[in-house]
Formats: sequence, C-alpha cells, structure tokens
Amino acid sequence: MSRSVTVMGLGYIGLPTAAMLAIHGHSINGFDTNKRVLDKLARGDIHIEEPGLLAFVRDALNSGRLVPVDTVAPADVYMICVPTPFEVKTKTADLSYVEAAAKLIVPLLKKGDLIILESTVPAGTTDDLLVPILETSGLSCRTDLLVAHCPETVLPGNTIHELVRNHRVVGGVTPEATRAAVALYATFVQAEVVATTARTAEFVKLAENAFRDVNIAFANELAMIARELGIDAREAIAIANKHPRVNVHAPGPGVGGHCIPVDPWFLVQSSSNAKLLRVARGVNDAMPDYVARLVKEAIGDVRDPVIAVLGLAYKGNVDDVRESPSLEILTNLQELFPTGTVRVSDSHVKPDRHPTVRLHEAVSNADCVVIATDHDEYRFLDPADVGARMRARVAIDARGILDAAKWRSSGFAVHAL
Ligand code: SAJ
Repeated sequence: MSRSVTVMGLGYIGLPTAAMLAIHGHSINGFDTNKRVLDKLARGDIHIEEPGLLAFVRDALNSGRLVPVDTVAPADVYMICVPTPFEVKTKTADLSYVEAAAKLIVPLLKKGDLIILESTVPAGTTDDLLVPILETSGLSCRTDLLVAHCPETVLPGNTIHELVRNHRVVGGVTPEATRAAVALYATFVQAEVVATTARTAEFVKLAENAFRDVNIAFANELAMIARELGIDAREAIAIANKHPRVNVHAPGPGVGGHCIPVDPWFLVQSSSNAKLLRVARGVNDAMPDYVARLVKEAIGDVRDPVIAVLGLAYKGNVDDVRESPSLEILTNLQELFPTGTVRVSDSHVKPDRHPTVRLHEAVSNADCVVIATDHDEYRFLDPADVGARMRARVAIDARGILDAAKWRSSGFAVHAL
C-alpha cells in the first residue's frame, strides 16, 4: 500500500531512504532544517558523495513523489532520520535533534499515524524520550499512535544496495506499531524484516557497531604486538582467519565515521558493567598517535621534515571526514614535528569540508608519505613516480594497501601497520 511519508532529516540515511520510498510508490515530503540541502535538491543536486545516489535521487525527484519541503508537511508516516551526535565531554548521546524533530511533528499528529525513529540512540530512547514528547499531542502511543524504532544499518559507500538487501530490525512500542512499521519496510526491503521491541532494536544496533569496534581494537593490538616481534600482522591475521571460527578485522590508523567510534559510548552511558567497550575505544583512539610515532621512528631526526598524508576521509572511497583518524594523525604529526610541514591530500573530500592539496603537491619534496585512507587510487600509485618527487623514500602504510615489494624495489623503506 502506498503511504504518505514525511522524512525528517535528509542526510546520509534520510535522503537515500526518502528516494527509496518514493521510487517504491510512496509520496514523500523530504524535510531538512538546512537550506543548502534543500536548495541543492531543488536544482536536482545532492550534498553528499555516495555511489549511485545522485541518479537515484534524481529518479525520485523526477517521479514527482519526492518533494523537498522547508516546513514539516502533514503525512500518515513520519520518519525521523536526524543525527545523534556525541557529546565529547560527557561521552553521551546528544538527543536534541531527535527531540526537536519530534516536537515539530506533534502539532500535525492524528490518530493512526506511524512514527518511526531511525537515528541511532541509547537503548530506551524511544520509550522514555520520544513517546512522552509525542504524547504532548494528547494522543496515546499505546492506543492512538503507532511508534517504532528501526535502526539504519547501511554501510556508507554501499547505501543503496544495503537499503534493499540488508535485513532490518523493527521494534514497536506496541505489537500493532511493530506490524505497521514492518509492513512499510517490506515495501522495499528484499530481506528479512525482524520484529522485536523498540528497546531491543536500539540495543541490537549498538551491539553491532560495538562488535566491530572491539574486534578492530583487537586487530590493532595484535598489529602493535606483531610489529614488536618482527611479524607481518596482516599475514598473521589472514592465516588466523582461515580457522573456521576466527574472523579478526583489519588493523588500521584508528576507527572513524559517525557510528563505530560513537555507538559503543551509548552502551557505556547505560551501564557500569561496560568495561571492555571502554578499553577498546581507548585502543582505537590511540592509533593515530601510534601512526605519527611510526613516522618519527622511520624518518629519525630529519630537520624540518615534510610529511605527506594521503587520505583524509575516515575510510576508502567516501568523502566523509567525521571522526576520521587522519585528522588526529595530522594534529599528532604537527605536535611531533613543530618545525616540519604536514600536507594532506584527498580528492574525495570537498574543499569546504577541509583544505587539502593535490597528490603531487603533497608528495613534492616530502621525506615521508603516509597512507592514511584506503582509497582505491592509492593502491595503484606508481612508487617510481611518487619517489621521484620526494626528498627521501619512506612510506608508512597504515592501511596495508601498498604492494610493499614493488615500493621497496623502487628504493622505499616501507613500514606497514
Ligand atoms: N575499520 C578498521 N578495520 C576494519 C574495519 C573498519 O580499521 O577491519 C575502520 C574503517 O577504516 C573506518 C571505521 O573502522 O575508519 C568504520 O568503518 P566501517 O566500514 O566498519 O563502518 P561504518 O562506520 O562506515 O558503518 C558502520 C556499519 N556497521 C557495521 O558494519 C556493524 C554500518 O552497517 C552501519 O550502518 C553504520 O556503521 C552506522 O550507521 O551505524
């Protein structure tokens, strides 16, 4: 059945979801408080880099079923896809955007409306924060409104595919709400839509990302130990992973993005039993400093060194710099080499997000090149060409993507993490 849906927040999740619903026959009002986002959409353009998303959104706009709106429009379904940032000082979730979105909906609510929260939140948020706000409308979330949480689970870089192919977890405040939300997702999801409670759905999402954070911390710790022992960590991990019950993740310069470095704290804030999660966060947060120290170890006491950092995005082939380890690496390098020059290049990152230089400018006269992000183009760099522009041939491969033998045969000292 086709529904009228107002999507609140047209970011990395809201925009593709709005387009997906429109393409599947629903009538969508796409609301955002950011005028730039709406202006771009009005011109048939989008504000984020995501493979295939531009064409997908254009199809939705051309269908006439995705309409950008600058005031919240009435609908039968409201989907809240706003950010839930992390308060650095208190290490807790900032739920002010969820609150604000919910308050905007209140005056429009009528009996039978379905309200879905997709934003990642601490367990209990739907019941304890969203429901009381919605009930200021005078309608009950038990008998009048249908309220559910359905956490987004898409991997940036593969959003459109995963929106359709990933299973979804839907947790309603009541069984009727669960059923209504399941029915909506079933109109475009080609995988299982699992029904549970709102609280469990919230918890599951956090558990998934915490799993990755802990596993990556384990890989990073193994990598540091392996290095001390003169062992190639990635080779060792690849061999260990041949065991049918072992799946160690990849070591790297730290964990970035708006999810994995943040979500474990949403569990920590709920319980004093969360110990491992804190330690894992600490291990991953210390990796940029470890990478900077590898640079120091590799180049020694060169006076006024020039260091080229390749990659600012938090992972390969995306433009997103949120919580990117590269930002920390830059700061750490500047602290370690106060008289040196640290340059960063990343062709994916738009200049209004962060200043960068072109790759050949970054490596020009450099004493060391650091591969900080696993963008595809860095895998295929020609070491002879890069080396010819540099003052000394030292490479720190924090992502393990260079063909070390090839780089060594071009005269590079290669230090891989
Ligand atoms: N990373 C490693 N080693 C690895 C894997 C990742 O160092 O083995 C690093 C990446 O380089 C990156 C960070 O971790 O800096 C996170 O990257 P990611 O690709 O693992 O995850 P995200 O943050 O892009 O997306 C995650 C996904 N969650 C899971 O895979 C459990 C995605 O499905 C979620 O929708 C998303 O978080 C979210 O929105 O919560």
